[in-house]
Amino acid sequence: MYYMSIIPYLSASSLAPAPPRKVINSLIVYKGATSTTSPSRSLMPSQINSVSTAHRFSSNITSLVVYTDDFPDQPPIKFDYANFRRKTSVKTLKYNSTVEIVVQNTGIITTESHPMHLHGFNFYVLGYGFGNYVPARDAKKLNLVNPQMHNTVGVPPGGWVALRFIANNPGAWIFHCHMDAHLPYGIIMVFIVENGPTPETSLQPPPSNLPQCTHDPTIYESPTTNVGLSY
Ligand SMILES: [Cu+2]
Repeated sequence: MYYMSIIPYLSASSLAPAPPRKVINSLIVYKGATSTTSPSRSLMPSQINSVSTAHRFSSNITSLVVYTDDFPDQPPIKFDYANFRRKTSVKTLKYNSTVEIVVQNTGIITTESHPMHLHGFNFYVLGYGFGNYVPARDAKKLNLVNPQMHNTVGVPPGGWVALRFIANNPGAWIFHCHMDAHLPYGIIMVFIVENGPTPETSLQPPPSNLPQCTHDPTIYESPTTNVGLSY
């Protein structure tokens, strides 16, 4: 049984709100411990922001990390580290096809849930799991009877989510993590759903007067020429 005590130490007190100026105490009791002696209370510095105490503590930390001695001699997974290239490619879907997506989260570095959002559709959430999705093991556990319908789903850290939707909405649709900061990491893609067999299931052609993309510098560099454009 141990006492643990915490007293605030704030090295940038002018930049951050000060925490409560009090000692917080707690007891740690090891499961199965048999000792009946009372723990002695921790000795704490007499004041907040004791620089000498903080320095003694941080400079005496040793062997806090539990480690194994099997660091590999070679990278366990090899890929083309130097020539990895981003690609601008999309996934094309036939109209009315049934699409199943398994979104696999990783357990690498700062793991967190990613709220994956699909434009243009609702999807069914057939199942969640932790670890890697293994089709032979996990596919038979999917709920094909009464799954929830969403258009955004959190993919658990180090886990997966299985989704299905029917591609019955022609167009270009983004599927992405809804934390914008994750888009540059690449957690974003696009589905292009092809037209169906009828005018009702197809995108209408753009209107004949739809402005075309242009690099004409006179349009953008002179505010006066931005007025009165005719198409
Ligand atoms: Cu994310």
